[in-house]
Amino acid sequence: MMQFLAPDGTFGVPKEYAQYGELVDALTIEDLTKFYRDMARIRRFDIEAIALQRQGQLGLWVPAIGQEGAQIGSGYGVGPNDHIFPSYREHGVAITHGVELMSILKMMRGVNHGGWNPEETRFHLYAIVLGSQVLHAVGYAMGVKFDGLVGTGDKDKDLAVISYFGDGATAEGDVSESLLFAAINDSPIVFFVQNNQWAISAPVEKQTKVPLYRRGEGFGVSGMRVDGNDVLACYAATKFHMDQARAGHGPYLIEALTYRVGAHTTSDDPTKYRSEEEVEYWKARDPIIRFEKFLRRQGVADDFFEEVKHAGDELAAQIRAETFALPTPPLENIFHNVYSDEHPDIERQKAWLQAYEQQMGGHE
Ligand SMILES: Cc1ncc(C[n+]2csc(CCOP(=O)(O)OP(=O)(O)O)c2C)c(N)n1
Ligand SMILES: [Mg+2]
Repeated sequence: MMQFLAPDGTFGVPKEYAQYGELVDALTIEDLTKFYRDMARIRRFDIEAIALQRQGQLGLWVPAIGQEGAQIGSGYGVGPNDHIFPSYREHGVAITHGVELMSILKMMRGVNHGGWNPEETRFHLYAIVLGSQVLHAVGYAMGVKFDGLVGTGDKDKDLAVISYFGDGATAEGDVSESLLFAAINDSPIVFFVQNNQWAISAPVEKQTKVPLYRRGEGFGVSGMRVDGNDVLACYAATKFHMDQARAGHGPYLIEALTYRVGAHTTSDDPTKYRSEEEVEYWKARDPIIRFEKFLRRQGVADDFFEEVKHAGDELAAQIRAETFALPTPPLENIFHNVYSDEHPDIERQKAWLQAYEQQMGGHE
């Protein structure tokens, strides 16, 4: 496993990873503090979103707490022309590509289906159907190659694709098919697996007999494992292999070993299936605390961390106010877009729900 930052914040590049280490050496103190700022920002956002869901302001929340290193690190390793196909937990990646945080909250309230524009942000819409986005990503990457946008050496032209998915999703046939299509077409894509060790209540041991970074081997896709709680290692691995893919040397698979500290979603109670000791073990490997220790060793002082904390409190107050001001989506919205044409089953269900709501005194 490639790790540069130990849990105590000490930094070192093992010899065999020297070419990745060079990418970290090229980062400025502004880059490093930006990584920290975004990790702290998304953590604060996440905590506030859980509270908003608990207060009935959101239909559901999907926490990414504990995965900030994997997400911010890899997000910044993606180039400006590249396209990102996320799953549903990639709020950290989203902010590295200019997605407005409120648009994620609007989606989780049912106000829209993801209000950001993927053509502008290059961050595609969230996908709840496990593995579906991986097929879309490979299709896109195949198209990029057909269009001659790979390996031309023209920085403004070349692009690559990255797809995010979880340990559980690796067991989907869609992901296997994606790996095969990417391999036989030499597609410019990086498969980024966030192994947070749980697929709701199913542990990773139920998904695989071999480490996930080796899942692509039989299809012809090499891979590596990186410490997903080490933002610098995640950055370097992603940047290196996205650069490779853009130059025509894809595909590649990165497994980021991390941990989902919170619940799967606000509808889940993880105390039912995992031990407190396990959670505590991973909390001690927190990506943000680890990076703070590193930055302090670099001479970043208290006032920076206080300023970041203050900015987080302001963000929380702001998204809170904006969420409370959002409209309640009309109930009938849930029947829109199920089929392109009217469908008798949907019409029947809609009529039933409207009658029920009327009987219950209406939907607010
Ligand atoms: C095709 C499909 N099957 C089942 C589900 C229900 N489901 C939603 S999330 C989830 C677990 C996914 O785990 P993982 O891929 O590890 O991602 P994580 O949620 O841990 O980020 C399941 C089974 C789904 N959304 N899509
Ligand atoms: Mg998982």
